[in-house]
Amino acid sequence: MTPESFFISLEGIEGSGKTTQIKHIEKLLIDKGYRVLTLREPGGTEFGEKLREAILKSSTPLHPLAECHLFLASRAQLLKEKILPFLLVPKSVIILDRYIDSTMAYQGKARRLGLETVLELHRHDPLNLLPHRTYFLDINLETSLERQKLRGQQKDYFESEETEFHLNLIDGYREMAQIFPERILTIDASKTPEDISKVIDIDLGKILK
Ligand code: T5A
Repeated sequence: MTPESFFISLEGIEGSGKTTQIKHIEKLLIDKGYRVLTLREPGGTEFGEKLREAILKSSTPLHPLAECHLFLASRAQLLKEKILPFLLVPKSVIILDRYIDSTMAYQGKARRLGLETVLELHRHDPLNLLPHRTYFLDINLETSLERQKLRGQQKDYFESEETEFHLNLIDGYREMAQIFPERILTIDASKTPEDISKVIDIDLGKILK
């Protein structure tokens, strides 16, 4: 990674507005002359997209450890094929729709593997690369469900989980924000997309001088 390259991730529960804000950040950075690559997890590589399909379309409940390792396999491949080579060029920015904090919240907290167990799995190369900045778009469960309903799509593997699972996800993300206060910026994502973008713009303005 060169000193002038940058790695951003967006996190939050379903419908928190990650995709909406990513489009905004992408445009902002391209206008500022950065080379930008936006990726999603799981996925982003041919192998990762197959894993995405295998997890999110799974008709049987996976063992939490199996689930966790599938996400990590997708991540390791994405780092090797896309993220690490891209960041070698100066003035490059990777924007990632979900990364380590999703695994911490979903598998570590909500699936009860434990935050320490999942963190330990990320101590090894190449998974030990953390983003420079993570925007955690914080909404409550009611807002998430309202937005999912408005969108009207069929519920996927995780969206069909019980209420307790989703409440644990929110707790998991909030715990992560406390563990990594320098990296994770929590944003009240119940606000309008424009208000959220303003918070991100101010923060990016400070970081990318
Ligand atoms: N997963 C992933 C794990 O369990 N472990 C892992 O390690 C990883 C990496 C991936 C699934 O995999 C799990 C988590 C996920 O369940 P996904 O489809 O990639 O699934 O992710 P989702 O979060 O499900 O994607 P969504 O599209 O639901 O959420 P977004 O991207 O946060 O939301 P967005 O921007 O599409 O917005 C949703 C709707 O809300 C509106 C939008 O117009 C849209 O209709 N909206 C707003 N409305 C009002 N106010 C705002 N501020 C709004 N922002 C957006």
